[in-house]
Amino acid sequence: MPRLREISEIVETLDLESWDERARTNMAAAPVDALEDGKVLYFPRLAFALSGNETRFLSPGAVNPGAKNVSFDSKTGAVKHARGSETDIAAITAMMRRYSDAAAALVTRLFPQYAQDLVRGRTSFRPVEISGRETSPRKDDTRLHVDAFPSSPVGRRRILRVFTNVNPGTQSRHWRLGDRFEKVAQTFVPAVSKPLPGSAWLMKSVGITKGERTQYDHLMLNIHDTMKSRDDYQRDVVQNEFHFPPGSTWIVFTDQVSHAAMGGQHLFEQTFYLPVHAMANEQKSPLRVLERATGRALV
Ligand SMILES: O=C(O)CCC(=O)C(=O)O
Ligand SMILES: [Fe+2]
Repeated sequence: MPRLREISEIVETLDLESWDERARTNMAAAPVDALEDGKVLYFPRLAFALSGNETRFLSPGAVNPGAKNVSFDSKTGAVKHARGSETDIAAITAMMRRYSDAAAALVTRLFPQYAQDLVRGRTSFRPVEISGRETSPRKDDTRLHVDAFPSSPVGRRRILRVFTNVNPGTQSRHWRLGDRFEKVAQTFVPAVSKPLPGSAWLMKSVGITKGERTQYDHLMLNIHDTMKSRDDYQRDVVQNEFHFPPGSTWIVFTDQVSHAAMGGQHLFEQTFYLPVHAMANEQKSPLRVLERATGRALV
């Protein structure tokens, strides 16, 4: 049996019922401190309402076969992997834009100090059941991992995500939450190697990556892959189960917090990018933790 952490170290609960009202909280610290410490900010009663007409999209049939989510880019309005008539796709797009705007309003209200530097990334809609889904080990999100994406290097930016369970029944989003990032760094940094000289420039010039893959990106990808590949670590590391019920929302720095999605169906997610300099304390960022662990600059 893996060891557990105190739930108060992992999750901070905030009582909020609407996307544009101030948080009522009895937290000792400001939400930004809990977030930067690597806690999940959890809003048990913050639901995202769908219209009667939109609930028909709560079906795997709303996604192209082979894809697991619909993806939306609020900057261009482009939607990917949505399936249906032109009218359906327009309605899916409108629903996702509404979620994206609600998530953006929420994070700016909770973390006003981030507002100026926060960049909105992709929105995703996930109407496919997680458990039993076939994937490669590297893409298997039922294994504990910190987020790092091969084709989208982040450099000096953090990955901040807002999630909402929109399951119309009673099914929770079932996650596991793993060890503190400092411990993750201690465990995996000695095992991962340096990239070949020139490989970051090469991958960028041949179009494998969208920007330059920094040493930090390289290290994070290695940690992501190695953590997922180790059965002993997955089984034995300190971890907690958490069930996010329908009608709840949570916010987390997924580049810092080890997480695994074990089951659930029907979720919205909005990604944001935040430069480390905009943090209340950038020393808590994975970038600075890894720089301390390796003793060198990584960007
Ligand atoms: O779909 C989920 O519940 C979470 C999957 C995951 O690992 C992520 O979005 O970073
Ligand atoms: Fe993830």
